[in-house]
Amino acid sequence: MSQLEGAMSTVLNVFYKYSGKEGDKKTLSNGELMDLIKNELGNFLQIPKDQGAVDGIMKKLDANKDGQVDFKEYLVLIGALTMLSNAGKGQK
Ligand SMILES: [Ca+2]
Repeated sequence: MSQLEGAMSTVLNVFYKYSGKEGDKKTLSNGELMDLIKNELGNFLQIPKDQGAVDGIMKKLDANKDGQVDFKEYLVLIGALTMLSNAGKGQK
């Protein structure tokens, strides 16, 4: 597997590692999203300090407003953070 393919596989596996913890195994609940951000995105995203901050992130990501973050909605977060990381390197 190439480096990029390996990264894509990791993006996928990390999602299911957290989505499978409670409730619907194919979506992230509020708590699962919080755990994922805390454990996997601590260097890229400020860790939400309280429930209100998590709710805010959840609201922004939950495009179809079902109270869960599905894989597509999670990819938007990963895409946005990757773009921010690129901007940080002074490239376009
Ligand atoms: Ca959703």
